[in-house]
Amino acid sequence: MINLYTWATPNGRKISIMLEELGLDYAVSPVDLGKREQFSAHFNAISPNNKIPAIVDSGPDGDPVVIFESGAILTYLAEKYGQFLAPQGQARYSAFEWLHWQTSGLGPMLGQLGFFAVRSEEKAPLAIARFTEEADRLLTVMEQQLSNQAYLAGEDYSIADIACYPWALAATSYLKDVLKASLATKPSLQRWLTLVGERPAVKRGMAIPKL
Ligand SMILES: N[C@@H](CCC(=O)N[C@@H](CS)C(=O)NCC(=O)O)C(=O)O
Repeated sequence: MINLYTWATPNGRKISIMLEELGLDYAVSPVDLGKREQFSAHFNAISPNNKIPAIVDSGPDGDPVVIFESGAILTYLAEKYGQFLAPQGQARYSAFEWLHWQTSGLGPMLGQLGFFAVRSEEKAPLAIARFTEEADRLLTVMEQQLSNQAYLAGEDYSIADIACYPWALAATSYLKDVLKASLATKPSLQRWLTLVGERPAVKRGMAIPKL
C-alpha cells in the first residue's frame, strides 16, 4: 500500500487528489510543518529536501519505492496506473510542460507572494509588488491556455490539472485580496476551477490530511 507523507497545503493535496482519482487504498502520514516534523530524521530519510509531499510504495520486487517532489510522484503514479497522462505524443509532453510550469513557476511564485503579502508581519513593498506582478503574469499565461481548450494539456484532464488546481484555488481564496485585479480578468481560469473542483475525487483529495 502507498504511504503518503503530507500536510494541509497545495503541494500535499496534489498527491491526495491523484490517489483519490486513481481510487487507491492508501495510508496518510501527516507531517506537521508547524511542529517542524519535516526535519525529523525519519522524514529526512524519505524526503532529503525536508518538504512534503513524499510517498513510499512497494516496488514489484518487494523493495520500497521512495519518491519526493510532487511532479515526480504524479508522473510515477500516472505511469504506474496508466491514467491522467497520454501514453505518447503532444498530449503527453503538453502535460509535462504544464506540470513543470507549475512546480517551477506557479507554486513557488504564489508561495512567495503568500509569505510576503499575507504571512509575514513585516511588509516589504518591493517584494509584494514583484511577486504580485509575477503571479499575475503566470495566471495570465494559464488564462490564455484555458481559453483555447478544456484542460491545460488539451481536451483531457491530466496530471497537469491536478498539479495546478490546489495552487490556482489558493490564488482565488487565500490570495484573493492581493490578486483581485488579476482574477477579475480570468473567466477561463474560473471556468476550469469550477470544472476541476466539482470532481468528487478532487473534493476528497482537498480534504486530506484529516486533522
Ligand atoms: N517542489 C516541491 C515543493 C514542496 C513544498 O514546497 N512543500 C512545502 C509545503 S507546500 C513544505 O514542505 N514546506 C516545508 C518547509 O519549507 O520547511 C514539490 O512540488 O513537491
